[in-house]
Amino acid sequence: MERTLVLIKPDGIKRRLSGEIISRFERKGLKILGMKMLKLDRKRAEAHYAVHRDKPFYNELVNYITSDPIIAMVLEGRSVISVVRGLAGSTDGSKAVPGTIRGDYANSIQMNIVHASDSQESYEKEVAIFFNQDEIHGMVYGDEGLI
Ligand code: 3AN
Repeated sequence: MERTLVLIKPDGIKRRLSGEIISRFERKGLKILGMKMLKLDRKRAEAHYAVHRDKPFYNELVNYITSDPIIAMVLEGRSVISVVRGLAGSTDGSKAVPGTIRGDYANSIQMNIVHASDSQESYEKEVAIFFNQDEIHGMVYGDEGLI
């Protein structure tokens, strides 16, 4: 069973979309194994976005993600990394397909509501930035019809 790291970014929280976003993941049949609200410090934000260090939007991106609290989640499910990327939609909200989170709620590239790991390697790096092992709960869920 695969896991992924999802963030609801400051714009998602300020627009009161957190419940809507979490509901989409739950209704898809994904399991929430960990969830917390936190204000990211600069050091952890830079670690999270390290692959974008040389991009022109890097500073702005780090400023934005550290500007206000975010919600971090660990989700589990079959092929969950690609499933959540599909639910999130394309990076640029103006191009994201309606029906996806960004397609329905974002029209910006930077303020695009959610972050989701793009690979197993990214997940492993990202989950260590946000969660201790004892904050990820392998609890028993009813799986009827969902797997
Ligand atoms: P995704 O979040 O879809 O994986 P990435 O990894 O290419 O997209 O980019 C990480 C984040 O950087 C995006 N979620 C977005 O907030 C920001 N970003 C990406 N491209 C741009 C851009 N051209 N201008 C400003 N911000 C950007």
